[in-house]
Amino acid sequence: MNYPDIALLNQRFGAPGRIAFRSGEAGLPIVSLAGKYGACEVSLYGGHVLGYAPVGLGPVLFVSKRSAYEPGKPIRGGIPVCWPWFGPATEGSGNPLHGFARIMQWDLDATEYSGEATEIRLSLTDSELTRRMWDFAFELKVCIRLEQHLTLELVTENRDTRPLEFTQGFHPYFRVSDISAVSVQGLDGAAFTDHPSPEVKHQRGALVIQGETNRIYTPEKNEIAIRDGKLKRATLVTFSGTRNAVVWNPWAERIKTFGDLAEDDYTRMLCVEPVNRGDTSITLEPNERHTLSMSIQAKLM
Ligand code: TA6
Repeated sequence: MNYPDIALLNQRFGAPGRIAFRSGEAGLPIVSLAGKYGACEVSLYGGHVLGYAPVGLGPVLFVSKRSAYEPGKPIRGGIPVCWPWFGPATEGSGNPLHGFARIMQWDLDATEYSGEATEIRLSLTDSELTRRMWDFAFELKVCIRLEQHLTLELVTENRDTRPLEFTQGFHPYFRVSDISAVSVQGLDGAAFTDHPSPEVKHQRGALVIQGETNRIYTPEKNEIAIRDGKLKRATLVTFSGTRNAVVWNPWAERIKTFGDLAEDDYTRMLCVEPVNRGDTSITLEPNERHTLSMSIQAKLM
C-alpha cells in the first residue's frame, strides 16, 4: 500500500504542539492530536482511532499488543469503523467481516484547531476496489474531534443513482482494569437479543459481564456508562443516529479463536458499540446523508 509522505502531511496539515504526523507500526501514517483536555491518536489506515487519553484519566481505549498493522487486516482495538455492513458479509461473497472501511487507506481532508478543540476530517469514496465488494457510489466521511469529550461523526452520502442500503457501527474497545470490576449502566429495562438467539429479553439493573457477551441492546436513552470500580473511572458513551448498541466481550473460550488477542485480554477490554443493523439499518435515496455519531467522556467516580 502507498502511504502518504509524512513530511508533506506535517507541512500541509500539521500544527506545532497540536497536530503531528508520524510513521507508526509497519509504516502506517498516524496523526497525534493534542489539546488542553487530552490527546488522541488516529491511523489514516482505517480512519481508526488508536488511543484517547483525557488529561488526568489515563488511556481509555484498549489496543491489542498482538494486533496486525497490515494492509487488508483490521487493527485490533481502538475504534474500528465498521461500514458498509456490520457483521458478516453476504454469504459466499468472500468479503470481509464488518465491511471494508476499516481496512482502507482514507484521504485526509482537513485538520483544524482552536483553544477548545482539535479536529481531523477523513474521507473515503468508491473506487475500483470498493466497487468489487459493494457496487455503489458513495462518500463516507469521519470527523474526529478532541475537546472535553472525544467525538466521532460518520457521515454517509449516497452518490449513486439507486437507493443505498447499509449497516454500520463504531466498534470501540474500552480499556478496563479488570472486567470483574466493571458494571455497565444505562441499559436497565432495555430490550436486547443475545447473539445468535433472536429471543428478545429485557435487562434488569446494571449489566455485569460474567461470560461471553454479544448482545444488541435498544436502550431508552442513548447513553451508556462503563463504571470501573478499580480505576474509579466512569466512561460515558453517548450516541445518535441509531437506537442500537452492541455490548461485546469474547470471554475466556471464544478469545482463543482470535490470533490477534492474548488469551487473557478479555479481562482488559469491553466493547460498547453504537450500530445500525437489523431494524436500524439505513436506506438513503440519491444525495441523501446519514450521520452516526458517538461521544466518549471519561470521569473520575
Ligand atoms: O461486535 C461484536 C462482534 O461482531 C463479534 O461478533 C465479534 O466477532 C467481534 O465483533 C469482532 O469482530 P472482528 O471482525 O473485529 O474480529
